[in-house]
This record gives sequence, structure tokens and C-alpha cells, in this order.
Amino acid sequence: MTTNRRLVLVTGASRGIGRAIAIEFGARGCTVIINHFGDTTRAEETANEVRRRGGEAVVVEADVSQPDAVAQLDHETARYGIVDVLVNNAGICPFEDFFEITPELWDRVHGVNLKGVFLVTQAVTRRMVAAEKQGRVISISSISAFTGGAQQAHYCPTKAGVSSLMKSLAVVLGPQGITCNSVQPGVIHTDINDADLKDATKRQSIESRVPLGIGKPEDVAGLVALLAEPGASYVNGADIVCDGGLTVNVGT
Ligand code: NAD
Ligand code: RM4
Repeated sequence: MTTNRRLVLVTGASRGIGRAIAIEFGARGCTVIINHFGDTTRAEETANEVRRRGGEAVVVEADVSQPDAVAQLDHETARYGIVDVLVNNAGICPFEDFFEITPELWDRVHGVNLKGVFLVTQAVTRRMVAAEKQGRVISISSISAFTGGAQQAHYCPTKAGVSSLMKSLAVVLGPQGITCNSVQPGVIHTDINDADLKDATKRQSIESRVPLGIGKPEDVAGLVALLAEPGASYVNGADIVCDGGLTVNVGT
């Protein structure tokens, strides 16, 4: 089935930032493929909201760290046409002390956050190139690509890797008319950090450092949608910080 609507694939779109991105593209009349892993009920809720805003939605479960699952996601997506906009958003951050991080946990975080971006992007852009589609790849990196976190020694390198991967792909795919960029959110209240942000002391400490306050998923979604507009067609290989001023707040 193909339509004139732009086809947008958002990984990890059942909740949080990915859900807000899916809904934003839905409001812009797109067909949105809503990927998730083990979160069917909320993925269906996202799909319903996309439809309510005027878009079309399809839910596809796949663990982005697994090559076979990504091949299946790619196959399902291709039924709706060639992707116009890929948003690599799926990610995990199981906060852990450095000395408690096992090799298995390290591999899992790297598998989902970094290998997943490689697998999905390779599959989707292979089809874009074959179809001569002037597509967009937008990956949700993080300020953690250039900052550290006491319980994020496994996570931060994955985000540095995502930002780095987008730069290489900007070079590889730019000549084909496909742009690749990263968005680097700061602290956005979602399930990923809900436990931390419910701790009043931690919340106050973070809040006191963010000039615009703790972010909402919609604060990131608006920027991602802008990067998919024609006006952003010359942005390629960029890291765009979206943190309410958190990381510049180091003066006296
Ligand atoms: P979230 O936990 O609310 O949502 C995560 C999403 O990823 C869910 O839809 C889940 O189904 C999906 N997912 C998890 N593992 C998956 C897998 N193996 N395969 C496919 N999908 C999978 O988290 P969030 O805060 O919305 O995070 C979204 C992205 O934003 C992540 O990449 C995260 O690192 C990044 N990020 C978040 C923040 C923040 O403060 N919340 C800041 C910077 C970057
Ligand atoms: C982000 C960043 C945020 C944290 C989330 C989980 O990339 O490090 O501070 O809340 O991850």
C-alpha cells in the first residue's frame, strides 16, 4: 500500500520522546511506522493519537538490536513505500554504578542504542539510495554524547557513537541527497528517568541547572519535525543540542 503522504519510521515510538515525534509527524499528515519492543498497548495508543491528528499509523514490533528483527521491520515498512524520514529514537539507559556494569549489560546498551541505529539506518537507506529518494535520517543522540554521567558509563559512549555514526553517514549519503543529523536532548521527563526525577533532591538539583527547566517530549519532537522540512535541506552531519540551556550553564 502506498500513498502520497510522507512515510516516517520512528523507532521506539510507543512512549516518551518517540511517541511525541510520531504524533508530531501524524499532525503533519504523514504515515508513521511506530516501532517498539515489548510495549504493544502503548504503541497502539500512540497509533490512535497519530490517526486522531490526521496521520496514518502502523505498529511494528522489533528489537532494533537484532539483525533478523530489523530485517522484518524493514520488510514490513517497505509495504508502505520508501521511507522519507527515519528517526532513530529507540534507546535504553539502565542507570548503574560503574563497578556493577556487567559485560552483558554493556553489550545490551550498546546493542540497542548504537548497533540498532546502524542496523536500521543501513536497511532503510539502502532502499532510499536504490529509489533515489532524497531522504532524511535524524538520530536521537543526547548531551551524553559529550558529557559524563556517574551511572551512565555504559550509556554515554553509545550516544557519542550515534553522533559519530551520523557524521560518517552524512559524508557517505550526502552525495545521494540523503541528510544525516543528530539531535541531542538534555533532561526530558520520560519513563527512562522517571525514578530519578521523582527523587525530590535529584529533581531540584537538575532543575536548578536548566535555564528553561526540565523538558517535555514535545520539546524535542518539534525540532525533529523541523529537521525534516525543506528549509533544513542543507543541514547535514550536524549535532543539534536541545537541552534548554543545561550544558552552557557553567559560568559564574
Ligand atoms: P522511553 O523509555 O520513554 O522510551 C523508549 C522507547 O524505546 C520505547 O518506545 C521502547 O519500546 C523503545 N525500545 C526500547 N528498547 C528497544 C529495542 N530493543 N528495540 C526497539 N525499541 C526499543 O525513553 P525516552 O526518554 O523517550 O528515550 C528515547 C530516546 O531519547 C533514547 O534514545 C534516549 O537515549 C534518548 N534521550 C532521552 C533523554 C531523556 O532525558 N529522556 C535525553 C537524551 C536522549
Ligand atoms: C539522557 C541524558 C539525561 C538522562 C537520560 C536518561 O541522554 O543523559 O540526563 O535523563 O539520558
